[in-house]
Order: sequence, then structure tokens, then C-alpha cells
Amino acid sequence: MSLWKKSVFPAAAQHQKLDGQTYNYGTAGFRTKANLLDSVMFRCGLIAVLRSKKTKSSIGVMITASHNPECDNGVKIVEPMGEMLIAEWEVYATQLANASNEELGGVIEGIIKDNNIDMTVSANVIIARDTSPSLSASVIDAIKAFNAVYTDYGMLTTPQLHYLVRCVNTNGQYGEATEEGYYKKLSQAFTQLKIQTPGDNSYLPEISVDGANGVGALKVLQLQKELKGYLDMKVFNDGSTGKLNEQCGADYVKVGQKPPAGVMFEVGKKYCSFDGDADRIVYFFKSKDGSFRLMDGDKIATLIAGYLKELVASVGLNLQLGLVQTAYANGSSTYYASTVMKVPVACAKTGVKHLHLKALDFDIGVYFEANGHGTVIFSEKATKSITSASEDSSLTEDKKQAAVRLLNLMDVCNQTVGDAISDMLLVESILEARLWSLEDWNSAYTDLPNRLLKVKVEDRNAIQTTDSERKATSPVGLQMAIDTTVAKYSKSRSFVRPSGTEDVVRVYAEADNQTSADQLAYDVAVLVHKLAGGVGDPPTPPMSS
Ligand code: 16G
Ligand code: MG
Repeated sequence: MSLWKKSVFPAAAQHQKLDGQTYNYGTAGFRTKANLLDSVMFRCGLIAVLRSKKTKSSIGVMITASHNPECDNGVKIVEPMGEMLIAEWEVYATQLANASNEELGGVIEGIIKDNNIDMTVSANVIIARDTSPSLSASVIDAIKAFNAVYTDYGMLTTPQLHYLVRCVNTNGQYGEATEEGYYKKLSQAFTQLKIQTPGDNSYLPEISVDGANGVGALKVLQLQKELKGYLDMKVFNDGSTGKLNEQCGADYVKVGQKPPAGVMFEVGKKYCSFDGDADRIVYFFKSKDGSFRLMDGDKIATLIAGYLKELVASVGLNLQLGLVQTAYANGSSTYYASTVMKVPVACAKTGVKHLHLKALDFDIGVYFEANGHGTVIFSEKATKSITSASEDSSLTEDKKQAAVRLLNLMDVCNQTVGDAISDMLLVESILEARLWSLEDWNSAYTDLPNRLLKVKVEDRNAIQTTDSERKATSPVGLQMAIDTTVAKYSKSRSFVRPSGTEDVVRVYAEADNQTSADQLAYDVAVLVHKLAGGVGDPPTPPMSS
């Protein structure tokens, strides 16, 4: 018997897979009710060790309920450079998660053989969790059973864990591999940007942060210590009374198009909402007429891309900057980016890993989902040319200043994954440089009215898509029917895709007015229900019709 089996088998006996449960490593790892996840956590510990041996690098494991309610939880694996687990290994993770204890040995052996893993190579796993009840002990049991090394960082935001993994694997080149190192990197770059900006301006250095009653709230308070006198972050929904993601957080605000509970919503103030593990952010404010205004991921992306493009041009660098969105990006944002700002726009499938991959095609890739997940990544070429321009004494003072700004903005970005804290600092830096209030920013373009619906079907995989989810290839006839329906409305667009996190088909529609958007979404939902095996009652028509 292989040596590892002697310790892995008895440990696995403590983490039996539940009968009748099936698990899938979806868009963002395994996620379901927390009480169903013990065996999955153990198996994620196993897969992290194997991946670490295979890559000969440290691998991250993040335990988080993300934007979901407190009774949920989840786990995802982080690659050496802080990216999401590669697709090929998601399959192994799913196989392991569904293996009974009797099948476990065989599945592990298969992974070792397929990947030619040298089991004598040492492994290192980095673990963290958000504020949801800890399941890390089960992950640790697996790592110990494999006799591997681990560091448990305790409570962190998801992006902080991604940052740490990259720091460890670059021997500190990306930053110091501690939580303090994270605050130091971000706050130093942010304060440098402030120092560079002429004082005496109209920028408001104050923001109210909805912490979604999650880990982001605690971490913003820690960052606040470093930013005293530079940015005043007032945290509400800090977890002291409310429940995780309940009536608050980025998802609640974006989906409901309304402010979270627990806030004094006042004219003239700036607000933003994180999700429970602080990898999403949206901004909002109350307009003078009292209405709620949202700046979602699309608006954040255009703000960032427009500003970076200008800086690149003012330094005179030959760098290709592009924006990556998903099919959910509002049509107005795509038009504004490509036609007004003249930034090339690419479309990726839903899920951070897909956007991240596409953003690598640009020297500077800005990527955001409308729901607030996103960041900016700089290629090696971009990093080098920005760095050398910032040190180039032959450049005019203006060009050099612009290069130094780019350099600092690059350090404010968490290039491993979308990060609410880092994105907030990035947005604040740009608003100050532009002397923009949230009203100014929001007026860049007006969103097309839109509607999102869900349809329950027998098997959501009956829907197959292509063209970054913008066209359905199956069931036969569905896309043609959608096209005919869309053609009835002005400035309209609609697409359908199977959810990666819920057992439903999602329908998105937009049009030049809300009534049309609602009606179009309904028409398409009816088509899905009819042609893709809908279960239960057909969709209900919009209220106004
Ligand atoms: C996950 C994804 C998010 C995506 C969402 C789509 C990550 C870290 N999270 O939450 O990016 O927007 O799934 O959900 O990738 P859906 O497939 O149910 O529409
Ligand atoms: Mg999240």
C-alpha cells in the first residue's frame, strides 16, 4: 500500500461523503448549505496538496459563503499566481468531492497517474476563511494526512488570500506575504497618488462602506488605520448586529436597485457595498431628487479604463488597453467604452476566471462583471514600460508624473482577482484626479432599462450557448425564436444561459424603455419554458401588461 494511503484513509473515515449528495466545482468552487460541506472541505484539502505537488508551488484554499446567506458556505482553490483553479483540475475536484470513501484511493491514484505527480515533492497550502462558521479544520485534516505543510491565515477576505498566494510564490516580489503587507502595499500606493494630486480640491475624502456584515467590514477598519487623514471610511453593516449578506451587500443592492438596510441614505454622500467576502463592489448615491443611483461594475470599469487610457497616452506608451465584459454588461456601457472612449471591448463568459483569461490578451486588461467583480491586470511588457518611464529622466516632467501615477495605480490594483477594497481605492484615486463627484461619474452614460428573470427547467444543460453566452445553440429553434422576438423591440437585446450556481436558466433582456425590457424578458422566458423543458407554471407576465 502507498505510504499516503496509511494516513489518508483513516483521516477520510472522519469525513464521510454524505449519501445521495452530488457536488460540482462550479463557476466559483463548491458552494451549498454549510452542513453538507464537511467531506467536500476534506477533499479540497487533498486536491490542494496534489495541485501543490504538481505545480511545485504553494496553493490557496479559501472557505467562504461569498454573497450567499449565512447558512451557506463554499470553498475554492487558488492557483500559484493567485488565479482561479484551472478547468482541467476542476474536473478532478468534482471527481474527488463525489467519491465515496471506498472510491477515494482510486480517484487519487488516477490524478497522480494522469499528472505524473511525484509524491515525494513537498506541498504547501495556504488557508483562509471569511466570517462564516469555520470549516477549515476539515481541510487541515486532509493536509496533515498527506503530511504536507500549511499556513492557516484565519479570517481574510477572498482577494487577500489570492494576494498572499501570489506573494508567497513570487518570494515577496508581488508584495509582502502578510496581511499587514497587503495593507502596506495598497495604502502606500494610494497615499502616493494623493500626494501627487494638487491639494485644495473639491474631492470628498469620505465614503460610507456597506460591509455586508462580512469580513470586508473588519478589514476596512484595519486599512483605515493606515489611511488616517487620507480617506475616511465609515463602515456600516459591520456584522455587529446584522446577518451576513442579509438585506445588504453588493448583490442585494445591484439586484434590488436599492440602498442596503442599516444606512442613513443622504444626499451629498458617497456609498459603496461589498459582498460578504469582499470580492465585489458597487457604488451608489442619493440624487438631489431623492432617487437611488447605482454605479455597478460596468460604470466602475469604464471609469477605470477611460482614465488609464488617458494616462498611457499622456506618457506616450505603446500599450494596448482593453476592456473585458460579459453578456450582462449594459449595452450603454459597451457603446460608451467602444465608441466614445474608443477602448477595444471583448466579451467573455460569466465568471471571473473567464474574464481574467481574456484580459491577459491586452497589455492592460480591465475586466468587470456588471455585478461588481473585477480588476485590472498589467502584462509584463506593461509593467516594464511603466516602471522604466517612471524612472526616465529624459521625459518631460508631465510625462514622468503620469508614469508615476500609472505605477502607483498598478500597485493599488489587486492583479490576482477582483477586490472590493482595492477597487474602492482605485475609484477614489480616479475621482480625485478627475475632480468628479458621483453625479459627474454617473452622468457618463445612462443604462438601458433591463430585466433579469429565472426559468426552472427539467435540465438546465438542455441550454447550450456559444459566442460568450450571447447565442443559444440548443435546443434547436430557441435562438431563432429569440431573434424574432428581440426584433420587435427598439434598441433591444436578449440572451439565455444556464446558471452556474443555481438550478435555473437565466434570461436577460434590455430595451429602450422599462416596459419593453420587462415584456421582452417575459416573452423570452416563455420561449425557454416552452422549448427547453420548463417545469412548473409558465412565467408570469409583467405587472404593467
Ligand atoms: C459566481 C461567480 C461570478 C458570476 C456568478 C454567476 C466568481 C468568483 N464568481 O458567483 O463571477 O457572476 O457566479 O452566477 O467567479 P450564475 O452562473 O448563477 O448566473
Ligand atoms: Mg464574493
